[in-house]
Amino acid sequence: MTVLEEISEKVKKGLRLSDEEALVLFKCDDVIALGEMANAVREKIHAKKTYYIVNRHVDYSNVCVLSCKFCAFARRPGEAGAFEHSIEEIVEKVRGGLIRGITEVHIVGGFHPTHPWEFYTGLLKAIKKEAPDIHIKAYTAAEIRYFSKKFKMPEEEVLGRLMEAGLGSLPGGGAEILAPEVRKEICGPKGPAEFWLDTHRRAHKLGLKSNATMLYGHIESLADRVLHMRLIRELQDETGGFLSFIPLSFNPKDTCYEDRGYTTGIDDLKTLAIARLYMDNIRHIKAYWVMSGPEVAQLSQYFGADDMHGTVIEENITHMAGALAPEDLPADRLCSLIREAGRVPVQRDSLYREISTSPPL
Ligand code: V47
Repeated sequence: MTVLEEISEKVKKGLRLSDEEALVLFKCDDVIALGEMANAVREKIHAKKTYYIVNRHVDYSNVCVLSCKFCAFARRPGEAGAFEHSIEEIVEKVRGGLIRGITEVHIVGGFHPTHPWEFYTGLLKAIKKEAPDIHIKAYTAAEIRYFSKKFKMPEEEVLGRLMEAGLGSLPGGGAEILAPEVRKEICGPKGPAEFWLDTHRRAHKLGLKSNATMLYGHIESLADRVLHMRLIRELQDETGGFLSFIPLSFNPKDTCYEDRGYTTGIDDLKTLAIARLYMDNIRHIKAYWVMSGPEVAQLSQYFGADDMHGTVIEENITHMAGALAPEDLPADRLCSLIREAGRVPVQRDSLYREISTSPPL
């Protein structure tokens, strides 16, 4: 039996893959065999369904006290390209989203030097006042830790008070790469992997669900990707609080790693497939079309992914780094991409409850 056949036997029996096996898969050229394996697992759990959400992203500001090397979004106060939105402006953006039927708003921003604590709670309250039923997925674990230091509150208190103000779940950003050496190099000031993991652990203990991302395609090795996934798989064993895992393909423009170029379709599909096979305790593997492009996201439905994320409407983080994808995919377009792949589009809410199995044609 070849190593690939051995891995395939393990997958069929539902046995957990080791780090070494994940690495073998990364190095394997038989992308079709890999896709078949990941697709079999995906179809066993989700059959032909592909999930998506009608949502809107809002970045409250890109002003940031850090300068991470992979990031083209952050600006110093007053620097060209810096922006910050008031609570009223953000509520207006949400209002525009409601006309499109959004059920979720996804809110993140830089480590802003001067916003008071009341901005972060006030923003959630103002959105809930405008749209009481909307789910607010906001503030990455990195931001939560920043708030805790800046406002001198334990993270549990930060999370608790944000929940009282309307926080529904945490997005998966800020994880970047958890492997220590690369993390230090690309985003040292964000602190070690444990910070990000501990914040999610605390959130899960308080009953908040969250997502986990992995930024790949910059200077990390394949072993770094596997280590990243292992740390998240271990935390998921402990808490069960991650709803989805989202590999994010690096977009290089105006970052310190411009010379790396864009990731390839094969790398994107393999990474998603390995995520499906290795992350056996995370139910949803998300293909984020903004970073990979809608074309790869569409194909990824045969490489382990069961979720196409959402309509997004406005996106800055990746577009400031040269994203080639559009900023907005209307729900009917998402559905046609899904249908064209022979899958059944299912509109979901933020916690993966089904809203509609007959979304727009
Ligand atoms: O944390 C930053 C990444 C993340 C670049 O939870 C970049 O449902 C590519 O986390 N090229 C933010 N990526 C986005 C994010 C996310 C997106 C969609 C859904 C969810 C969710 C979360 O974007 C950052 C960072 O890892 N990022 N710069 C770049 N140049």
